[in-house]
Amino acid sequence: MTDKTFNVEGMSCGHCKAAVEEELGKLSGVERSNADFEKGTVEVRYDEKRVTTGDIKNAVEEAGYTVAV
Ligand SMILES: [Cu+2]
Repeated sequence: MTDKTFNVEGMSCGHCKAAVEEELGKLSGVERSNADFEKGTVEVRYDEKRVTTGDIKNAVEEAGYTVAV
């Protein structure tokens, strides 16, 4: 398992947090995620054999936010 923190732009409340976490939860290789809208980050624990950082970025974008590199 890999733990990585991504910077997410555009989150402003608990709804945003939930939306990001829900979308990441749809990826079968993601064990858990914890978004923090105040810091603008999401910590993701995932299986790097099944999920790429690109998949994670796509999921965050699917939720309506942007991953800042
Ligand atoms: Cu919000």
